[in-house]
Amino acid sequence: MGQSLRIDVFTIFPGMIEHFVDQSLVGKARAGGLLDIRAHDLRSSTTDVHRSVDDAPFGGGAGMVLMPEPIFAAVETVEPPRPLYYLGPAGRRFDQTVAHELAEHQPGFSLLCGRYEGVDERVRAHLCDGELSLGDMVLAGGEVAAMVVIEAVSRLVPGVMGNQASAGDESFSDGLLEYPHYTRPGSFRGWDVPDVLRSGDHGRIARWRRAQALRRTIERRPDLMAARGGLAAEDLALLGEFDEG
Ligand code: JCQ
Repeated sequence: MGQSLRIDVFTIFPGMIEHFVDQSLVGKARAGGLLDIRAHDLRSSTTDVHRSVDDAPFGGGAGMVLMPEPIFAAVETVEPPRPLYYLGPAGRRFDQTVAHELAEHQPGFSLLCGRYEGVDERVRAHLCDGELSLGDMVLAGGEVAAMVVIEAVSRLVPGVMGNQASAGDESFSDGLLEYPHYTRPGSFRGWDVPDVLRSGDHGRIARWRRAQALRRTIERRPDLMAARGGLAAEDLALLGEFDEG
């Protein structure tokens, strides 16, 4: 049995995070004590009657900015596990390598979700330890990004989701995309399952799958193929064995 992992999320919509956790396998893992996920409402530490968390930007311009006081107050009250990451497009790109890194933090890590135009710069500069990005898109807030991080990291915790994650991350275990999967029926609308998969020759099936993974990665993700150093001699031999597909 491995260690549990704690993830604290600071947001003006804690219900979004709670609902997601409750509806997913992450919730089962939480109930089983493997994960300790806590959503904190940034409004809980507001002091004014309107429970304000945002204000207009100094210097003018459109939109609102999350104020520093409620965010500092919430984080300092909770004293969550660090590092605390802000979610936004200016951050380090979140990928499977980062997911593995986060899963190793003990006792865990924390996430801050921005909304509107973002957070006051003093939050990023003096409260957060780093910034994570899902990629070059603009979301309405950091909550969906937080869910992506929670799900990708949670399934790497031993015991979560059947504990198969440690065996490899499917698509990324060898820097390759996954081979194609088939189930019954053997023929569907005239499209047949490849004969090799029904041959019972497990050695040949394993080689076919690897050849498919290689071919797919070359065709669809040449960047991944380059990152793993291209094709080895044994890869080329394998592709030759299944020339027609
Ligand atoms: C996360 N890629 C994009 C919403 C402002 C200025 O920072 C803001 C961030 C968000 C939410 O996060 C993203 C995102 N990864 O948009 C508003």
